[in-house]
Amino acid sequence: MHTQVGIVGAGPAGLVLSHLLSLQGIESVVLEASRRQYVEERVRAGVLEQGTVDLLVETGVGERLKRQGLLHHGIELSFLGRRHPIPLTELTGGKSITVYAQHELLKDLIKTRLEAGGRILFEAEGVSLHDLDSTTPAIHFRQGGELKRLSCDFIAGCDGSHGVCRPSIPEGARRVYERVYPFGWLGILAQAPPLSPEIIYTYHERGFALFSMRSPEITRLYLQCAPDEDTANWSDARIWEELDRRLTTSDGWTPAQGPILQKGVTGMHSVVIEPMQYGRLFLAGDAAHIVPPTGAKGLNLAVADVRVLAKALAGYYVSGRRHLLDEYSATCLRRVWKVQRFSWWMTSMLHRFDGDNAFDQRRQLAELDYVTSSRAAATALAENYVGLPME
Ligand code: FAS
Ligand code: PHB
Repeated sequence: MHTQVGIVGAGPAGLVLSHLLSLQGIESVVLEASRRQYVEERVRAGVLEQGTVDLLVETGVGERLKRQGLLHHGIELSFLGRRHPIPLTELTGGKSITVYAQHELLKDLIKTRLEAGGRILFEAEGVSLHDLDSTTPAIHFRQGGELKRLSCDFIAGCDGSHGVCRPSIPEGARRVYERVYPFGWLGILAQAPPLSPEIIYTYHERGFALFSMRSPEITRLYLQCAPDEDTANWSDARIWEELDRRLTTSDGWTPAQGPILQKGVTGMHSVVIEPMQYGRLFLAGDAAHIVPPTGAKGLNLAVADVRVLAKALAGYYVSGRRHLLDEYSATCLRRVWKVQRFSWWMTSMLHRFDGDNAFDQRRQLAELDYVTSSRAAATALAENYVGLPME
């Protein structure tokens, strides 16, 4: 088989890239290790930046998102028993965020691509990359027990943080920048109506907690836990008791409780791979970088990468120009590092660190007091949260 762009991974990065390339008449094949059902049911991110929503709507894959997504004009920071608004839309000249589950977006993208004749090969196993520094790179894989070879003009590594594309760049040709946080998030989906219109980030002496939502019937909640926490140690009752202790404010507000439909632990890392390209391989999304979810950036940064990559590939195929491809990594990394900074800042401000002392806790409270009482500081948070402009 041959295609212009071989894409490894059917997550947000791989599917948005395939969609954007198809709009430019550029052919791609997406290879995905998992079953379609698994991809479409895996519970993950939930917050879409203004720019991400605009892109999806403008390119014809945002109809259900506009209908079912929850438009938010603000978030709240909660500490010392009080909730403080951060009016995102007012502070950013009209921008907002939309809560829409990542797996719902993937359903929309897969449906759109297949209806447009796009090729997504699910359950593609044993993917390996070859001849990346030649003009005819190739992807080897097994499907249905048969060994296959896909020759490509270019390969997009969109296979996330545990994929094969990142390690396909020789160690001597890449640098890894990493920070591992000493905690994780225990996340749940609950059959309970969200009792606040906004997402609430809570700083608490027992640890961070986050109140979010998915629909008028489904609440999404997280609490800071040990990085290797075992969900078997967390009964529904224990989860609700801990969330209640951290989220309840002095005015008596606390989230509604209900049956827990899903629970899982996410580790917290900051990782950047430089450069994000090698020969004819281009990394995008979690394959190239990981951010702690405190800034709600992971999915959005994946989309930002593939906007740059799709434009660079279009430039090559339409006019033979390579300069946008040559500048791909540098262009993406400018945004990646600003998003890393913001995600690190939100994580550092809101979580309890074991090694911290009373001074550190007072410093965190002062940071929260400053951000919620200074328009300049709140504006800085807001412009990052809704998404920095694409360069
Ligand atoms: P993805 O990991 O989404 O997709 C990679 C795809 O490649 C997967 O479908 C995988 O099956 C496939 N793949 C992997 N190896 C392969 C191989 N060898 N061959 C073929 N296919 C292969 N971000 C937020 O903003 N907010 C959140 O709350 C949040 N929660 C998260 C919870 C979890 C458990 C995880 C793991 C991540 C979470 N994230 C969150 C981050 C997440 O949303 C990512 O940033 C986003 O999925 C990145 O998209 P991709 O880069 O497409 O990678
Ligand atoms: C979510 O709704 O899943 C969510 C919201 C905000 C975050 C991370 C996740 O920072």
